[in-house]
Amino acid sequence: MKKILLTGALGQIGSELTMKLREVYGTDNVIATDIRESDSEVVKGGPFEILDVTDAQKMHDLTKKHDADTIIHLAALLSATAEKKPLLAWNINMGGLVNALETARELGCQFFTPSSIGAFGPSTPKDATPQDTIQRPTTMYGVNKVSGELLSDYYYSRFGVDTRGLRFPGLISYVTQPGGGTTDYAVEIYYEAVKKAAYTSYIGEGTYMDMMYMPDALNAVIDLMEADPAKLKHRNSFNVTAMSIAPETITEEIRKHIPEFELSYDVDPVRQGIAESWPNAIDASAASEEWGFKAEYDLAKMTKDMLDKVK
Ligand code: AKB
Repeated sequence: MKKILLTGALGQIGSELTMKLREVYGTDNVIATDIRESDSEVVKGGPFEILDVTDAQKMHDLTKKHDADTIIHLAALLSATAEKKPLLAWNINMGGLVNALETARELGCQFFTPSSIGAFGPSTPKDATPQDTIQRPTTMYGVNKVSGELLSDYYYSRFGVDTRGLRFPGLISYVTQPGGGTTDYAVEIYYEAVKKAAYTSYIGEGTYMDMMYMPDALNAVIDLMEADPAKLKHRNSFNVTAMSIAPETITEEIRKHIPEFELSYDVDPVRQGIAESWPNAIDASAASEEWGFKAEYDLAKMTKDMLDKVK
């Protein structure tokens, strides 16, 4: 049985992944940490500790105190925030990652951290983006993600740390809203559809990006962490995706449930620029071949579930 310590447990992924891991591995075997407290189930329903990921000693001490054998490092600034505060992003995203990898090395832990479609850039092939391809991102977030992939590979090959990772697309969920990402519009649109039957998109028409529903993302993390290492040719990080969509394609699907739904545009040049530097649609065949990745939710199934749950 694993004993898992998560950082950034109150964020968009962490707040759902913590609860799912507690279901699978038992409440006492999942130690949630974050820089702040809250009244949520993550804090009240199981082991929780305050942790600033830039504090290397505390990260080591907490992992040791709870006898964790697995670290899931999620704490990070997302793309749009990182573009506003690049130095802070470097310090948190890279400083936190190095501390987490060092703790994993010192204490012999298995290790997971997410990369992102943000690890690609304008010179990457835009469609059917391969697993192994050009990665020259033009954002601070992308620089952090590529560096993180390389560093995680280095800790595996140099020190034998069992590092694994996924390149997540935009993640859509009804539990915790994301903050500071470029793909956040694809979550906001469902909330506004239910509230006002209207949404003004900061991402322009015809801008396609990969997305995935949160239940598929949670399963992907667990499946990769449980995968037979002998079958893994890649480790950091696998392309995963469930759909490639633009604001107008989500709108078409929402209108099947809310026919009066209106979409308008007020494009934000910063987030639009980031989106245009990312692929339209990545190829997840390496994840399927090496550890059986398969997404259950397509746009139609996700839209129905999102609207039901948000209502
Ligand atoms: C973001 O938009 O920054 C994230 C991501 C795709 O990594 N959702």
